Amino acid sequence: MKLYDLAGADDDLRFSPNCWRIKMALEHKDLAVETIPWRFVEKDAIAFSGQNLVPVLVDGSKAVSDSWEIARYLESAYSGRPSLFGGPAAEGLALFVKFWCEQSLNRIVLRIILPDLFAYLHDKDKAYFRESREARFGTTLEQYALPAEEGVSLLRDALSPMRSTLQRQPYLAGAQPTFADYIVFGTFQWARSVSPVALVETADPVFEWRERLLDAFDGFARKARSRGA
Ligand SMILES: N[C@@H](CCC(=O)N[C@@H](CS)C(=O)NCC(=O)O)C(=O)O
Repeated sequence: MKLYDLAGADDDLRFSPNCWRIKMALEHKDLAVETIPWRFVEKDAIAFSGQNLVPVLVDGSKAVSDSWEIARYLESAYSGRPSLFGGPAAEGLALFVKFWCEQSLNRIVLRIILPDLFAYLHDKDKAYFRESREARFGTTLEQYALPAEEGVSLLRDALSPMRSTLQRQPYLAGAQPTFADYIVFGTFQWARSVSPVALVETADPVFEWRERLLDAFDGFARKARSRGA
C-alpha cells in the first residue's frame, strides 16, 4: 500500500490532519504502508486519483481519496482485522465527530498555527498556499491568524463536550479508540508538528487522551518529527 502524505519543507515533516487520521487507521488495522511525501503544487502526481487533495491511498490497483472514504474502504476491504468504527451505529456517530472536528476545531486550530504552518511549508508551496487560502479566508494570512492566547481560549471552550466525555471514558469511542478518536487526534498532530503552542493544559483530560494516542502502536505518532511537545 502507498499513501500520498503532505510534507513540509523537509520530507519527514508530515503535518496534514487528514493524512494523520489515515496513518492511525492503518496502524489500527496493522497494515503496512509506504508514505510518499507530497506537496500542495504536485497535483500531477495524484491526478490518477481523479481529484487533487491528499490523502490518496493506493492499494494494489485501487486508488481511494478522501479520508472518510479511505477509512470506509479499509473497514470493508480488511474486515477481518480490528474494526475501525465498531459497527454501523458507531460509524454514523463518527461522521458527526468528523464534521464537528472539521467545522469547529480545525477552523480554530488553523488560526492558532497558521504563521508556523506557513513557515514550515516547502518554498514551492508558499505562493499557492497564500493565494488559495487568502481567497478562501477573504483576508491575508497575517490578518486571519489569531494571537495564540485568544485562539487557545476559543479552542479550550470548543473542546468542552470532548472534555466532559473524556472525564468518563478514556476515548471518544469508549474503552478503545476508533476512527472517531483518530479524526480528532489528526488535528492535534497537525498542530504538534509545526507549532510549540500548548493547545490544552497538562491536567486536561483531553491532554491525557492525546498522550494515550501518542503512545499507541508503540509510540507511532510520538516518534514523528514535531515541533510541539
Ligand atoms: N475531505 C478531504 C479533505 C482533504 C484535504 O483538504 N487535504 C488537504 C491536506 S490536509 C490537501 O490536500 N490540500 C491541498 C490543496 O489545498 O490544494 C479528506 O478528508 O481527505
